[in-house]
Amino acid sequence: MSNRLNSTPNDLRAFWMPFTANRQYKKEPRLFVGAKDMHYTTHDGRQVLDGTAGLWCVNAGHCRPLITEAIREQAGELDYAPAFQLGHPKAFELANRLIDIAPDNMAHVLYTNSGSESVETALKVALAYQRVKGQGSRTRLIGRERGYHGVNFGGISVGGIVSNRKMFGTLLTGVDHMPHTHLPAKNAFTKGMPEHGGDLADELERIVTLHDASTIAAVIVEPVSGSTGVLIPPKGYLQRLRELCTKHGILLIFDEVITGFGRLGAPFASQYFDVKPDIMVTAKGLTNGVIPMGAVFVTAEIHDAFMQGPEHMIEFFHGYTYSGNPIACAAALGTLDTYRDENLLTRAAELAPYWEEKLHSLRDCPNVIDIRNLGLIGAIELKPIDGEPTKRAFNAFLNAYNDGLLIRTTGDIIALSPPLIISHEEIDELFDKLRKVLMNNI
Ligand code: PXG
Ligand code: PLP
Repeated sequence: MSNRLNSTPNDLRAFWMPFTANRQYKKEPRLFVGAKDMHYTTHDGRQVLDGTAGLWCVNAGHCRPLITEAIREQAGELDYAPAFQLGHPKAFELANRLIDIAPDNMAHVLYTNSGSESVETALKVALAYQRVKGQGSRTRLIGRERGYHGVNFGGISVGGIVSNRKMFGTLLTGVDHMPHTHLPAKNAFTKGMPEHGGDLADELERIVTLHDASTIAAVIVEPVSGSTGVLIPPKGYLQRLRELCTKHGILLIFDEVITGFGRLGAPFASQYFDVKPDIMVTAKGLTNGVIPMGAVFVTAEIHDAFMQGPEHMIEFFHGYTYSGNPIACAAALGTLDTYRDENLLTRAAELAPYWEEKLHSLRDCPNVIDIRNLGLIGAIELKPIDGEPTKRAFNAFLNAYNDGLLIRTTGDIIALSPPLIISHEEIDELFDKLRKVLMNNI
């Protein structure tokens, strides 16, 4: 009770913040109070250049008028419509617009409210699909070491980041993992896709030999691993994975939560790499991060397999209260309009060579042990401080923030993924600021 009486609007205690060093943060809070295009405004009135598109989601930049207006209008017109057995026009319009820009084998869309929910939805579609096809023995799911697929139980089970898994018991059963593809001894400082490691896709063959294909439902991978510190797929790797999945009747799921909506210079990584998955997981850039929403894309073959039995029966027992929420759909439509009007889904392809050159120019900075890039993604791996892993990169994050630049760090890796509207001058500013931070004895 006394706690409540003492609470004030500036009291930071009650909110247990996600993926945050809560005690450090609350001693030295960092708040954003505004944002426009490429910049945030801090609570102490400073401008911070957004080098990360928020958390890889604000692909069109901040507070874009078409998105803001779409939300405003929708909130006054139709706030909520029940998601089950009822609909509203924008949910259908959006699904069609999404299929228009998706890889050409994608035919249907299921809505969620986050990347994590999209992952759960995709895994459940895969398991149920195998069952409706009469292949109910295919229950295993295969992920990959260092993979990130959100924080729910399915996602952390197929994911491969130990700190996200180790506290949470036995997770889903029947999950196996392929090895990650990070080979710094051979591939350090590669520009674009690494030469070495494509053959690691053959590890799937080893797993198939161990369990038998008849027990495996699906393989899930990020085309480019983001959260774990940016791992670019080696040449030939994704193609080989596709071949093996097809050969063994295993569904291939691409988790495009980060790579979707223009990050690599094509609408989706599937198009960039010319590899077609059976299921595609998205979120983040779908609404420019403005309203929580995700979408799972599936082929006609998968969808049609469920469309049997009496017509009054529900075909797939899954969905969320907020699946296709009207305001989220309006935000997504405003986002797609913005991407279309400004050619943002392909702009990263134009910027990539300049981005790559500026990023790799940091190679001579102290403690830099690798630099990696693809599209408008960059990563700088730092040598950990002896006995204090993650501290060097966290110091870089704090110093950059104080110097007016937002970067993101995982372990001792700095990840960069600016909004796709970034100008050449802003790319210069970003790397000038980062050089200063790296030279400054962190
Ligand atoms: N899959 C992938 C590939 C992701 O990158 C998720 C699923 C989960 O999405 P939600 O919306 O549930 O968070 C993600 C999310 C970072 C960072 O800094 C990355 C994510 C989220 C927050 C921070 O690397 N990825
Ligand atoms: N918990 C309870 C008690 C519920 O009634 C519901 C939905 O009706 C949920 C959880 C799931 O919520 P959501 O549909 O928002 O994921």
